[in-house]
Amino acid sequence: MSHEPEPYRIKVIEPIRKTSPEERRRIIKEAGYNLFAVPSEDVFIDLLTDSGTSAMSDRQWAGLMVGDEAYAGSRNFFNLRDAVGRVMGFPFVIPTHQGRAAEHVLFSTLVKPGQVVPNNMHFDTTKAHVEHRGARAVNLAIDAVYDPVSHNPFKGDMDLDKLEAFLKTKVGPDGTARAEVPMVMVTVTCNSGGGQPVSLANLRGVRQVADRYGVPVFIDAARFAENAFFIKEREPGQQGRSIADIVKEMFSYADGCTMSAKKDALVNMGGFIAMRSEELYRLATVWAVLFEGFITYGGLAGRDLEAMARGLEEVLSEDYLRDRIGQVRYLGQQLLDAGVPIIEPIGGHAVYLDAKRFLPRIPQDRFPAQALTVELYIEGGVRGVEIGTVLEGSDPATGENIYPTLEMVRLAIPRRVYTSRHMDYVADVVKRVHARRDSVRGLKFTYEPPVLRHFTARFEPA
Ligand code: PLI
Repeated sequence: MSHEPEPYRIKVIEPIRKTSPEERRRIIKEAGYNLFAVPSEDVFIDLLTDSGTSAMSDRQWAGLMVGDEAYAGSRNFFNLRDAVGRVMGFPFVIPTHQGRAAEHVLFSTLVKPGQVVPNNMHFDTTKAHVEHRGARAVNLAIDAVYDPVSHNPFKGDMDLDKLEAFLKTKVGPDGTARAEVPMVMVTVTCNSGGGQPVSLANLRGVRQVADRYGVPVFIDAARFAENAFFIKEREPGQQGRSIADIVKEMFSYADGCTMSAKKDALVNMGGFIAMRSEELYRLATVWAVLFEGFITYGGLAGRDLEAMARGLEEVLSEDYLRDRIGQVRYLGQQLLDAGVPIIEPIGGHAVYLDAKRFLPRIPQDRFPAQALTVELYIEGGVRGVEIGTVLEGSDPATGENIYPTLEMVRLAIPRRVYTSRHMDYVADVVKRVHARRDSVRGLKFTYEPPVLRHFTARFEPA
């Protein structure tokens, strides 16, 4: 597969250190076979997340020097507000320290106990914040997203029939579903479903269905530019448009968005809520002050706001996006060519290994995806993340594991950080583990925390 050179020069480097397999066996044992407990200095290629791990550009770094660290109304806040307006078309912006803080503020404003929030697929913090408000989170993505080899080009789409059927049951005396459903959310791209895109046609459809039931639409915008690149590439009639134009149309179907700027705004920390309604903005500012600091800084310094404002426009570059998504594909294709089972089509920010097919002899109650993260680390110091039974958690009533349909290891690629030679190395490591897959053993808990267990759980070989 051809892979164009990276459209940037590297001006600053961070040395990384490769450990020996013996060291790694000791380190992972001490970490309780949980990669979250491994210090990053003991990781050679860190693919734990693409969140907050981007390399900023010279323009963004220069922006740090024009940070105006005023408590109220810094120039950088206005630059951010204007950038959000130009890119997304929303006039009102509240900065927050990261994406889940945006969820916290928005849901505190709109979501009440007993309500239900539909999403194509909630990210885990989004689900947790819906539940924190005493509401329920439901996933209504199309069925194809649960099939690891379905080649639907927009596997992240919301199932519009499921959405309509769902909203129909929630209509109240006022003729809308608003009392029970405070908003419909769409996550672009669909991270929990393999980094799969949502089409413009689907976003338009969500808007139409939501309008019929009087419910507002919000986009979880973490990877909005990557989503737009897929639309340009795959959706009929979109090839001649600029990414900026497609992005504008995507957001035109929404009343607002939550944003983790740690992804597609190319910064190490930051987020925001943006919206069309001044009334909603006023209501949300109350919570923003309580949780995040003043409404023009949201837990961030002026310099962070400036880097975010600049990243938000930089990410629209088609050269950048072609390289970015091309690099993810470059890794994924090498694995496919070697017969390694991955989620197809290859997503926008990560390659997802299909642990059920990779390690078919390990039953789900022995955590095959977790075991695979451990083997990748031992084999080559590569850190991925389990998105499977450990992450899914257990039923609070019975304590029994909840078994998800997809049992995956996500290899998330930080933006502009690694070269294709790093990707060649990662592919080799995965292939070597695949070649010796029959020797891989499952894991069992030695410590299982009651909530969000994946972060701090400890294991031993079963
Ligand atoms: O990590 P935050 O709080 O800035 O953002 C939360 C968040 C919201 N939505 C989506 C789609 C996410 O992917 C997301 C965070 N994702 C992480 C940390 C990840 O590793 O994918």
